[in-house]
Amino acid sequence: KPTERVDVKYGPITPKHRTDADMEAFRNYGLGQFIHWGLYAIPGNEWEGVSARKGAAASEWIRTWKGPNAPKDWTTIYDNLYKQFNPKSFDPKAWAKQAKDMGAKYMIFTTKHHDGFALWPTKYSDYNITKAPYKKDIVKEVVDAYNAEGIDVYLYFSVLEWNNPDYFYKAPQNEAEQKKYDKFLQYTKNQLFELLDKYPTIKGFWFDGTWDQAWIKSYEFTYNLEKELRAKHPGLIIGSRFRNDEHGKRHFDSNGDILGDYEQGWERKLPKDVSWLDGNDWDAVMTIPPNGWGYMKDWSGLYTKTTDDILDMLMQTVSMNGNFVLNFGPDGQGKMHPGEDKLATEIGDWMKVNAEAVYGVRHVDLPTSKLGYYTQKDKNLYLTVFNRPVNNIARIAVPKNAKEVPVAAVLLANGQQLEVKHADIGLDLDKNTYYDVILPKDFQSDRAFVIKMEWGAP
Ligand code: FHN
Repeated sequence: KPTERVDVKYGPITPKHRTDADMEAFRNYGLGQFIHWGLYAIPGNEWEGVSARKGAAASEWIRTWKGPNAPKDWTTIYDNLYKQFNPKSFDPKAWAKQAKDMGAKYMIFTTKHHDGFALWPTKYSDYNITKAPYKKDIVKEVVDAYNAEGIDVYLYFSVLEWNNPDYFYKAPQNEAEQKKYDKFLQYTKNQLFELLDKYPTIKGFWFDGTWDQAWIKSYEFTYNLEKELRAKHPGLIIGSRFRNDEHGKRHFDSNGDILGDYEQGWERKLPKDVSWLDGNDWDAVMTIPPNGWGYMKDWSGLYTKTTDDILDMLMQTVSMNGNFVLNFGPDGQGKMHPGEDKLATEIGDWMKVNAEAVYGVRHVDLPTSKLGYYTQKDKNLYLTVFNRPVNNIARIAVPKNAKEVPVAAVLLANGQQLEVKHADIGLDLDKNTYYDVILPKDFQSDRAFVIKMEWGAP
């Protein structure tokens, strides 16, 4: 964080560490689901057998497909896809059940991505679901289905709208342009208020597409808009991607203070440690294939993350006070990719046994373990082991002056009590001492497993 504080008029609106119930619920989620669904799901990153993999930045960016393979007048074809959007397999209750079984506690849903097509019957744009054969309010169906499963819903909203004539990338250069952009800003505000009116049970927004200069220069408007949204929906949770301060600083203002209630910068990457954290809340959003959030028909030749990869990222995230959000991209008929179904099942099987090491936990201030990740909740300390030691000894480094040390341990997988003994091996004489948790040789696990430890006076 900068040492010299500077004057910031359009800085944070909410305190850095909100303690209200909604924010407490946010920091306890642990695992979430992202769903990117929209017109881009119809092509699925290809068109008439031709892959857009090299022609577009990502599957949900396929409208921007350029290059020799791009179909002629592709943008027009894309902008007319809504005329065929009629997902016959769309079953939001099934999606919600799958998410529940996977162990997701919240879900972020794309109401409108950069192509501007609204999945709800907005009265502020004709480019919306009522004009598609499907007609019905997809956002409502999804919100209701997930809420019915006890899963909180956050609405993804893209400010960027590629096909909106009033959208500006660069800051407006004259009065006429400013007038047009002001119309766009008002349109954006209208849609956000409309979403809060129509879906009052949502817990927050996940904003995106806020990186262009015109929006960045509109810091007074966005500051006031955030205030108005919060006034309209008490407890609303807004991430750090929504706006910037008057110096153009995004995510964190010019004094390094977070602009919003949670940091949204961890997209397809994870922090390596907590040195950046500064007590902030955050989420990490992750795709299963490489960069593609919308449906991709063809995963061949791509590294798609395994269940073990995802569990490792999940535990790395929650061990540093974050929420891990796994992205699903249903196809144009509303079906999840078979690879997503498989992962959801396997993650869910693991969570059924080990979720107490994930939900409502916090970072543990102990020397990091070579075996996996620590999480703690109240008096319980968990070590999720990904790297099983060949000697079956899970060695726990404890600061020499610690008031409490591990006194008992149990395997979450089978409830087996484990021997715990002091191993004063003097590895780093003046800093830590060590306690060994002995793993039974006959205990086998084909996935990460959790040691739950009880602490007490040495
Ligand atoms: O451009 C978008 C992208 O399509 C996707 O929605 C991701 C999800 O976090 N956000 C933006 C890229 O940062």
